[in-house]
Amino acid sequence: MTERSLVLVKPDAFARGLTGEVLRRIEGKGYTLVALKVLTPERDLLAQHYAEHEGKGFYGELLDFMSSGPVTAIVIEGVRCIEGFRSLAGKTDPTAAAPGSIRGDFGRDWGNGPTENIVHGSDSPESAVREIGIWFPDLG
Ligand code: DAT
Ligand code: MG
Repeated sequence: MTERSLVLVKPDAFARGLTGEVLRRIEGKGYTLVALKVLTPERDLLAQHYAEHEGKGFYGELLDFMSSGPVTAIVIEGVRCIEGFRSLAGKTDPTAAAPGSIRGDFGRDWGNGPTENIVHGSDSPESAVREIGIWFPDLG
């Protein structure tokens, strides 16, 4: 029943010092931290991570943004943590994300649409396994 999810604190949130706030919410919810690292992701890693979005209009700006500075990559664990973290994160568009959610409380549109939205969370068990393999290839 226990599953894992890949969470990213994106460059906008890292630069604003929100990594601790995101970790606080994950731990407050009761999920376990399995692995955590800070890195500025290379474009080829991001191309793997965002393969499902290749060819979309926002793909280039998404990779530009995500490679623009450090991120914190986190593996969390717990029963239904994939769904649970997506709920903590809120809707993709930070303008529409509900207050109380991470994106709703800390994200906004800076004039570039919804690309800068604070966090990533895996959207299914299959995505989580695939994404954890990309970001933490040494994790068993
Ligand atoms: P999520 O991150 O909520 O799973 P997604 O997988 O559909 O959303 O998209 C991945 C990221 O791409 C998202 O966090 C922000 C960006 N994005 C999505 N739709 C976009 C759009 N229409 N314009 C600009 N950026 C977008
Ligand atoms: Mg997604």
